[in-house]
Amino acid sequence: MAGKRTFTMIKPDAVENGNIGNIIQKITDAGFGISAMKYRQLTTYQAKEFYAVHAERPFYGELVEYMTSGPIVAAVLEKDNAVEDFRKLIGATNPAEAEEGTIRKLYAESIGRNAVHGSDSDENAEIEAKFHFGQEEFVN
Ligand code: IDP
Ligand code: MG
Repeated sequence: MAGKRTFTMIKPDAVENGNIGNIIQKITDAGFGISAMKYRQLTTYQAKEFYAVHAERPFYGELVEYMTSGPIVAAVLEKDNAVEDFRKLIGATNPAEAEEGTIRKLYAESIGRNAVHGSDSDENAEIEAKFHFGQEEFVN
């Protein structure tokens, strides 16, 4: 059964470009509730850890540098079928391929600086939420 929770980050490009408010509005308009939210800047160690699955990819160094270049907003979102519905709302990784009206189509700069993160599975949503929010009550 599809889970009710996903994890997102508003990435440094979107924060820098003043799009925190616009993106949160899109998220809540789409029917997601916000169970936790945090404004923070990742350390290099944290960004490497979060994206460890991509360690062998050629863009890993660039990704870690970008994700530590400024503050992000991390959040846990709730909705039925959260992971899949949120991936639809954000659109393709490359904004040039993202559908009209998606968050990445509207706000991403490029395939690397693409405005938002969205978990790709229920399992990863839980891992990623714990990474940013630890054992806080809502995670359990
Ligand atoms: P996703 O964020 O849509 O799930 P992933 O393939 O999991 O995409 O990649 C994680 C992140 O790595 C992307 O959101 C993007 O910021 C960055 N990234 C992915 N592919 C490239 C690339 O070809 N060049 C530079 N950065 C990339
Ligand atoms: Mg991914």
